[in-house]
Amino acid sequence: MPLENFRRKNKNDGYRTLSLSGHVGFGSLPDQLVKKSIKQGFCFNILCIGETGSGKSTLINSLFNTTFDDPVSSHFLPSVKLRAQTYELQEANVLLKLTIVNTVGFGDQINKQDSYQPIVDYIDAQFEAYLQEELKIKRSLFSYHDTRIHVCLYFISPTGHSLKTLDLLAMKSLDSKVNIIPIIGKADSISKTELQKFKNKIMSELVSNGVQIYQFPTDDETISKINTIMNGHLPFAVVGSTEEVRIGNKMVRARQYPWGIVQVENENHCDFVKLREMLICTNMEDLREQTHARHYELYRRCRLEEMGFRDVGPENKPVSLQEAYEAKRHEFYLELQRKEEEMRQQFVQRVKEKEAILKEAEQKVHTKFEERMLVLQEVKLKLEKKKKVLEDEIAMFIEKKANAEVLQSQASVSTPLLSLKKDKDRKKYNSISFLFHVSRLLTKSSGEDS
Ligand SMILES: Nc1nc2c(ncn2[C@@H]2O[C@H](COP(=O)(O)OP(=O)(O)OP(=O)(O)O)[C@@H](O)[C@H]2O)c(=O)[nH]1
Ligand SMILES: [Mg+2]
Repeated sequence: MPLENFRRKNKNDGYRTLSLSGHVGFGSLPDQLVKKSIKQGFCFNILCIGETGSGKSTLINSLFNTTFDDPVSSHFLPSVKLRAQTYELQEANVLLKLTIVNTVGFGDQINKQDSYQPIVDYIDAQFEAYLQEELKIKRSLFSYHDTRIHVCLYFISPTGHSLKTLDLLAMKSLDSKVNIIPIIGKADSISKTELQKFKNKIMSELVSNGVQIYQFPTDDETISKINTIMNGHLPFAVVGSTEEVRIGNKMVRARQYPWGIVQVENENHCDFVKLREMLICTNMEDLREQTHARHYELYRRCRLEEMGFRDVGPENKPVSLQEAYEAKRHEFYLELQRKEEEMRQQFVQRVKEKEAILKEAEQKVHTKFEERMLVLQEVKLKLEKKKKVLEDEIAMFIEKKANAEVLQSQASVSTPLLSLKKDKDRKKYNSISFLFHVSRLLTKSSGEDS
């Protein structure tokens, strides 16, 4: 901020402005900051969202003029995954810890929500990790590897038509969590006149759907002009390449076709240079700052409110952290008691239900037992009757036998006719003794059943 602005801003703070009569030294404060920052190093995290094969890896390689090892993805993944890779890069004496997060399988699912929800969750998880570090008693934010996403390069397919539903849904669900820079990938496949119309269409669709994309800041006089112009060029139409082609006596990154050469860094061919300037040279710090001051702040506020922390109470009185904690603890305690009572009631209800079921089962068994007993008694009675009949028959037979023996002894001469009769009587005796045996067996079995 220029000195005049700084003075104007602090004019009404009730302080007097004094002039110094000689060198003091605090003028070197910015230098101290620079030194410290250089020593500490910088960290920058880029998220690339784009359909499989939309040119993400090629563009990132072109942007940082190197080759990152990024395997190609398949179109057949059941869900979107995020692949984060961290690299250390050095330019002059500045160390940059760069994390590139690539979406894998984006746009390959039938359900659109399945495509962007893992991305939303990933961004939130990085915020949550930072928040947890901040809330620790022993914090080590200085050495903490900040994985919060500073910028999202959203690759739009060069269809020349309009945005896809998935693009709108994804950007809409991410715009409050991350700085989105929309870019048209593989822009060499779209003609110059079509490109401008396509850009206008995309921007009007984003506006009409209320999608907030990142705007290059215009409040700093030194960069406001260039940033305003660049805001007008969004979305950047980019071309990436891993090949180098000789143009004149220079080797340049380019894509070679039978009809000509597309130079990645030629501003007449695409917006690659604009993107690199804006993303890396001019606004990298603003992107980092916006991530912390806007997106993370929003996440932190919502999470702390969710946990029950408030700055002010119901009567607009300030609430201390201790009070907020106690209030939440009490709330949890009441909730716990309520849940306990609910569970107890449920348990009693379940026991009652089980008891009723058991009683019913017992009643059924009892009824069945009684029915069986009745049947058995009937069978027993029948058998006893049969036994009686058989016993009578036996008695009759014994009587007849005795008579026959008397008659036999009286007969003095035995005739063949008599021996024949004797045989018949023996057979009758055998069958009756068999019946007697059966009757005894039946009597015995009815006794065991009862
Ligand atoms: N025409 C054209 N082709 C490009 C461009 N950038 C990359 N490609 C080609 O597109 C194909 C896929 O490029 P990648 O960079 O691997 O795409 P990706 O999005 O990283 O792919 P995944 O990580 O597998 O999803 C390669 O054959 C590239 O050469 C471009 O700007 N224009
Ligand atoms: Mg890739």
